[in-house]
Amino acid sequence: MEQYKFMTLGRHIIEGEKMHPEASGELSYLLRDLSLAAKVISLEVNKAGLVDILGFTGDNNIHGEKVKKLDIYAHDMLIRAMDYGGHLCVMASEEEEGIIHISKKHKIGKYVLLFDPLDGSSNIDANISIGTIFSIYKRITPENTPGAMEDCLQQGIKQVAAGYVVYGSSTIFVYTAGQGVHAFTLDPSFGEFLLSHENIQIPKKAKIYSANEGNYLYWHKGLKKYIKYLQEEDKETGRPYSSRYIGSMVADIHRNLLYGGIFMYPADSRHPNGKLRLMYECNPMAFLIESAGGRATDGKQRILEINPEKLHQRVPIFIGSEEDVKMVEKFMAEADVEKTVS
Ligand code: P6P
Repeated sequence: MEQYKFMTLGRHIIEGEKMHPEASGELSYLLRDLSLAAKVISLEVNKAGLVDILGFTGDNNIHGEKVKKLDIYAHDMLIRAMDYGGHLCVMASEEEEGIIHISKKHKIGKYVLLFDPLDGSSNIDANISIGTIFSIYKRITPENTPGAMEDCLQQGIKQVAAGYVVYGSSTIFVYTAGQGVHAFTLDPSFGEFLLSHENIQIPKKAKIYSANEGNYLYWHKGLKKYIKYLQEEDKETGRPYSSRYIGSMVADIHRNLLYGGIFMYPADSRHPNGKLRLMYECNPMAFLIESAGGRATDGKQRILEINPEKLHQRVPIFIGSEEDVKMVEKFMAEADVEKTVS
């Protein structure tokens, strides 16, 4: 790994803010508070194996999925770390049905935070990498009033910052505030996130595809043809591709961000909208990957241009290296034409 200057996340955020004199500094404080929550969550995630932390709570979350204690811990930790700073007017979480109001005893700010506190949590017991995903907007309702659902249901193109924390062999904080994508690796010996990858650009084309092929039977005909195309041998186009699927969106996308590749969670005949959530999984990842020179669509439309209707709505997603995403869109469009003329 390239030897970087001794740049902490905090310094990087402040230097990034200097490029925007009009910036109030509130966004910098928000990102700093997020990084604090990430350090604390990382501590708990890395205690894996302690019975009192792992294992099911026996409860279900609002989607009827079994909740792991760490899910709740991460959700609660993020709310505690973020609500008193005076920078937010409202929050929303995968773990909460409705919006999360800022406590009356705290100042109301001008930003909105949506998050998936611990994505991939079904992998916790197997010690597979999991992550926190966050998305930040400016509020659109009047200042100094409680935030509202409409502040949360904004198109992804309106995000002012987005990113994720991947809790793996290292804890890495990856974010963009619109000026490039940067990654910081936590040095647990003194609890600082240090710059490890600056201005990340995702390769335009690569040799990795990432999808749960257990759903192949139920996929769009054009997608099936695309997967078979990737598996053919053709040296000129770098085929066959390698299949890499961790089953943890943050980990799969982090690998593709660095190495290139395409991650797909498509619709299928059983789940017409796919599985992943627009507001706190697909939109932040799409903002980040587009900022790194990649592409993110639902197979037809840019993820960032989807008009949100519900806080927890699901969308199909094809995200990663630009040429690879365009290729799968081409296969599916051609199959749709064949279907209409047949
Ligand atoms: P499947 C994890 O549960 C998650 O929400 C994402 O992190 C991941 O990409 C996806 O679901 C995996 O879903 O159906 O392949 O197990």
